[in-house]
Amino acid sequence: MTKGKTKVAIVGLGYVGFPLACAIAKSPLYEVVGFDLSEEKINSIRDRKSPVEDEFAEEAIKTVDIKVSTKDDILEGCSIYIVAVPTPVDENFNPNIGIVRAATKTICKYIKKGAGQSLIVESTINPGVCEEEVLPVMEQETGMKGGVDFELAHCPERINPGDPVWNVTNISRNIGALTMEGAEKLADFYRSFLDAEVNVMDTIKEAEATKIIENTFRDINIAYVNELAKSFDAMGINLPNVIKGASNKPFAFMAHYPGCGVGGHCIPVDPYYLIERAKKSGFDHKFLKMARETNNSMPLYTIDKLLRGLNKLEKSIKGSKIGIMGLSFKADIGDMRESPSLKMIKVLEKEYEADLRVYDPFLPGMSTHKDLESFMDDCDAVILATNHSEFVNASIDTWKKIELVVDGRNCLDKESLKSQNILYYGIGQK
Ligand code: SAJ
Repeated sequence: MTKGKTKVAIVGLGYVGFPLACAIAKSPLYEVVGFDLSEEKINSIRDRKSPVEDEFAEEAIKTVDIKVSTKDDILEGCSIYIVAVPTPVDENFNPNIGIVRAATKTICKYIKKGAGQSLIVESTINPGVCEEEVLPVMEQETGMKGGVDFELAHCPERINPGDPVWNVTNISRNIGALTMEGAEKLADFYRSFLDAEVNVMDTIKEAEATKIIENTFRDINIAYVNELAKSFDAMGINLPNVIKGASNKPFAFMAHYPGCGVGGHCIPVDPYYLIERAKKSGFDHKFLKMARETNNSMPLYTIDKLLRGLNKLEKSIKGSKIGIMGLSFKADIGDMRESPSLKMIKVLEKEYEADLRVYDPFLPGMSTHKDLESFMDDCDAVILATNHSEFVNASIDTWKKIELVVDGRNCLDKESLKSQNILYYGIGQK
């Protein structure tokens, strides 16, 4: 322990934990240690290279000191432990907090009677997990009492991968703990290194619920416009234009956009946390489940557009060179988690035996071609799945070999493509 400094440990050094560790380490008040099971991450950090794509962290790691290890003895003697590990769902969309539980058990080896230590969970979890899953593990492992011998809190992460404006230092936070005194003390901890509001919630469940509703709000609104896309396609109304029109209402309208699907580690996953936990309390979230079904239907809806387009050209999928533009779930980053592209590739290969090419500038190792030009020259028809800037800004000449495009993100210049006799389909527009 460095004299006078409070020792803080981050468990999980991914896109949430590592920027957080950097932000805390920039403060002279703290000595920061990091624990992660990934040798690759640990070695990268020791080489002063961020293990994640994050502008703030990539810069901070050049100067901050963070001792990191794959061995948990580095966690000895900390006052605050922050858990920032993945909380995935399984193939049946059941939430899996096994990694959170394992991280908690590891930390408990270092919780000492009378040390007044705190454990803060930042990973996204459903309401109740802290008190119903994490707390029992801590009390069992330590033989101590939560809220008395140690504090347990939840401060949901809000990292937005690839966001050039909002990063770990300036995004406002919410925190709830077993005791109000604990919540206030830990809120002051966050305030000491953040340049953002830190709001104390009355209970730990309220803190868990805020993150879940933030992302569920997004999922249902995306489902709303995806359903509109299907309806407006049937009615021949251009939905992107209608959304643009509705967006000039100065209040009470928040635009969302239809597309080939909803990917990422947050939006398509978090609603299942709430659905499953509410079920245990006897409530069935029909609306949330319908929204998930709508969003999960968009990859197939996009493939249907490809089939219609090929049919119009009197071609079939078999015998056509089909390209998938973009593997990442989001523009201008290389992250394939829950990506709609993967769902479309699986169906096109398995059910249609499609002769596929894929290209993503942020995932060269997963691409069949080394650049956009050679990829496009080798395709007859393409589905644009990710609105990467390279695709949006590609010159019209890049498209010279293409006969059909399904614009899964409504991001292309439709009129310019049509002027080249390319058959164009969007999502919610023709
Ligand atoms: N998407 C649509 N239509 C939309 C918005 C998104 O189809 O109108 C799709 C995207 O293409 C993507 C998926 O949904 O496949 C998720 O997109 P996202 O922009 O929500 O990206 P994420 O997963 O990085 O979401 C994060 C979340 N941040 C945190 O959980 C801390 C989310 O709460 C943010 O609202 C979101 O970033 C953001 O605003 O960028």
